[in-house]
Amino acid sequence: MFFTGNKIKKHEVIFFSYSVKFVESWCNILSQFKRIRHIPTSDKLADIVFSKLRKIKVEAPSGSKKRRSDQSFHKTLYFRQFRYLFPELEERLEKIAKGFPIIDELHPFHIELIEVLFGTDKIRTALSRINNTRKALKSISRDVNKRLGISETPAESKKARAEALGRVGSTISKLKKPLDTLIDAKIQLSRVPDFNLTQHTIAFAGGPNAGKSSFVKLVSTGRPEINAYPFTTKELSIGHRKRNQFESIQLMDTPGLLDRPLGERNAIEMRSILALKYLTDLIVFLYDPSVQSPLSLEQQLNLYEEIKAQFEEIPTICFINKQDTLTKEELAEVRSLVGDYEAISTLEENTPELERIITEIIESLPPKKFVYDKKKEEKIIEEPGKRRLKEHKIEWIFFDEEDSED
Ligand SMILES: Nc1nc2c(ncn2[C@@H]2O[C@H](COP(=O)(O)OP(=O)(O)OP(=O)(O)O)[C@@H](O)[C@H]2O)c(=O)[nH]1
Ligand SMILES: [Mg+2]
Repeated sequence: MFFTGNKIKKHEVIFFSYSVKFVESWCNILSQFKRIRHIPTSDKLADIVFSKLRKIKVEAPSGSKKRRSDQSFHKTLYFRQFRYLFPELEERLEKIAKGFPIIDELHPFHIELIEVLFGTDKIRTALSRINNTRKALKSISRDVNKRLGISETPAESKKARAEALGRVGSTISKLKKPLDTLIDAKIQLSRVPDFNLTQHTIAFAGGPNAGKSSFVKLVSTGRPEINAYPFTTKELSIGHRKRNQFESIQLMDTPGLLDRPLGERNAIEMRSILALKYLTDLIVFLYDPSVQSPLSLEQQLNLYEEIKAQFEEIPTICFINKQDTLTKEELAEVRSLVGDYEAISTLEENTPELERIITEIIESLPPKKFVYDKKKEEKIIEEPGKRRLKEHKIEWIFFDEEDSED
């Protein structure tokens, strides 16, 4: 137990709440990307700093005969402007670079998602370009300070200032690509739901249009978009459902999968695959026997077998959805082809039947008795002409219930 005796000491409370916060924020809830502060485009960054710079003025002391043409006036003004400009840029770039999570410290789901969506190297390059720019700005700052220091006429000072501002401007504009990459990564990765890694996650998977979103919507707090056409769901989303007074389950809606090998899957499908791989405790696979399905039953069977083979350690439950579209004979035929699974309907409302089914699904969840171990083996699969995909071998550390109470 953490607390011993009746009196709880203040430092214990602080430490305890800090540890809870720490564990929640970095280990258990996958939401790092939502916390990244605003990243400006290079144009916006230049706009902000240059417009502030232009507002910096120097007042000649009252009664002074100093005029705007005086050399000391120019020097004072320009030194003051650069004393603002360089630290301001340095601070903004530092915030951007340090505000972005360190890739190697992320959960492997995020690492692999970044690899698939952008390439981790592209993000690393973007971050290192920003850090290098900070160094480049330091050198411009040294140069201009030196030149201003030795300039003897307003014309010389003006020239030094103009050249330095030109160099700063072009340095900022070279940040266009890296900043755009980071903005895109922040936007796309922020759309990943806040998975709580301590909660069970049930993934609804299957071909496009199979009724995955309909199922999640009917039995959880999730409100995914449902449409009569395939490929409606393009992002992962989760809904919650109480298992009991203390426990909540995450029901995950996934984009539809086509019957094709891993190497040919697009970035939308890869979201589903990676979520199955890293975040799922149990897969609910839906067959769609209706004529609206873009996949034939044979293709859906292939897809199921591919998923089963790829994630053999994850228990899977299959259902034949849209039973309302089938006659008894047709259902028997479907069963003879794909397997003798329960037939359901997720069309309109949550029926007592669907409630029974989701309760049974939740009851069949394996106990969540593993923690993720960062030490992982990696191998790179190289397929000619295909995007590189990192395969992480996850090691789960099993521990007994008794150990967990310590
Ligand atoms: N007849 C019938 N239609 C259903 C049933 N369940 C869902 N649908 C319909 O099937 C269509 C697709 O449903 P979705 O829930 O969006 O399917 P999905 O698997 O999430 O589709 P994607 O996100 O595109 O992969 C919608 O028009 C639903 O109303 C059902 O049990 N019977
Ligand atoms: Mg959907």
